[in-house]
Amino acid sequence: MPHSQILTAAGFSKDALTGGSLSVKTPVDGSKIACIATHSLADAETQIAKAKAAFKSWRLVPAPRRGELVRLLGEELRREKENLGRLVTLECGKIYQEGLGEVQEMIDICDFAVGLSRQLYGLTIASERPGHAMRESWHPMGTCGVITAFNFPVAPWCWNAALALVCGDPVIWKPSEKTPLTALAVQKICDRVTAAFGAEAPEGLIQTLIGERDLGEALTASKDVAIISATGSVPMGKAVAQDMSQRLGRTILELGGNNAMIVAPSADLEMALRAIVFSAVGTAGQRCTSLRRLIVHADIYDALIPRLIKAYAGLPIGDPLAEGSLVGPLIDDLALAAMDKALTQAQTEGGVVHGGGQALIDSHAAAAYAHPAIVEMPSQSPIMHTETFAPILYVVKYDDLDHAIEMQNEVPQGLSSCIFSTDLRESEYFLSAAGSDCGIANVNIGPSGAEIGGAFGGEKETGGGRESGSDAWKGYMRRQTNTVNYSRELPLAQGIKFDI
Ligand code: UN1
Repeated sequence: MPHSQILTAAGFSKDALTGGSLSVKTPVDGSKIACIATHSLADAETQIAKAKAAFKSWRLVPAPRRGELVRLLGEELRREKENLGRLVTLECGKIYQEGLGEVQEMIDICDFAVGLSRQLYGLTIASERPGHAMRESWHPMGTCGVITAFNFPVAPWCWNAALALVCGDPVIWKPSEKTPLTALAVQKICDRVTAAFGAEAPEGLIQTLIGERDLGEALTASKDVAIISATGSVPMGKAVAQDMSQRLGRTILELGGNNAMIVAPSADLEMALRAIVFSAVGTAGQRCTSLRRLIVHADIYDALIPRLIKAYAGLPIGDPLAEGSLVGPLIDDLALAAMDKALTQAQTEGGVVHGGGQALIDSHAAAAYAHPAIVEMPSQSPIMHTETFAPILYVVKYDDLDHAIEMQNEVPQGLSSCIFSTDLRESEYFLSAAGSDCGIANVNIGPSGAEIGGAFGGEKETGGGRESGSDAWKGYMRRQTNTVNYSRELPLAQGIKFDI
């Protein structure tokens, strides 16, 4: 399908795609697909004020009704799945199957949030005083600013927005300036949904800010934005955390990953091979959950690594819109240059590189396609402590599981991890307090492709935030402890007595 048709199907008129100052290129072939208008700082202030006003009424709409809005959003996303999935592919370069997968994650979290809207439970707690009842109530928190990255241009917005909306919070989205079109397309869908929902959905409930970093800074600076949920690089997250700490605002941070797989001697190598290839080269290594480090037991190293190198040599690299491609392009030339630089450093640290370099795809010469690389490393050297957003897989050997876990945990990031083992003792040990220090730890599954039902996020430089499933909704509400005295006495806690 030609690019113009993808844009039209996603709801863009020609006029909407021209005349602005933000130029949008598709990584598919490097061509310019739009030049769109951006928001100003004054627009950001207006949106924040509108959201503040929207909060006043939205917080009073019963949560199951708020869930109905999210149900309608999920229905509309189902209808738009192909159009939006194709646009995701066009704008960020992931293969079409993954573009669809991202929209599916949006649909899944909407379903989750609809159920959740009837389950925003608090506890009841035994009071130490006679005639008293104690309980927790969960209340809407305020406007939630959502900052997202180019590599997952739509799903992380929805993990946050679907929960925030049922929790009673308006949402302002600041997408990556590399992927504004998908955000605009989703905003259009939301506008349709809020219009269909009717007057109970106030103006300013769901908004989007298109532009550069200063717009994100306007969100972090404003005391009228109660929560900032940010997905992206560690430096971005640190800047957000610093701004938010000035006003003690709440953050949910989901930052870098440097995810490892330990392949133990008892591993099913067929399964491990599949998992390694998909999690290391999927999304061209540009997921925060991509596999970056492979820690392989010395006894099976020679049975696994040559097969992996062979599988890499035959990878279908190509146009992500074309059927059969598994590896699409990197987002831009800078990403390709960063990949080259990391490979050069790996070599100076003793690494042996297989693959790597630009892949030239017919008629797509202006785009940044890369051959995924495997690098055999003598030990876990400094380059392996860094996250390069590209398909580079470093491989090291281990002899002893404790040493493998030590290597796995040695890096500054703590998002996702996994072990391939059929030995119950080993796998349970990996999941124990002495095992992986990551927010996600899997057995016999790669580190990427997390389901929305679990809490998503990780520790250390990953930022500590949790989004999506489990009880991540609590991050979008304020907890209130209520003690009610239904007696005719006024006993004080801790047995304190006084006379007046
Ligand atoms: C990201 O790369 O920012 O686990 C998120 C996964 C996806 C999310 C990735 N569900 O691969």
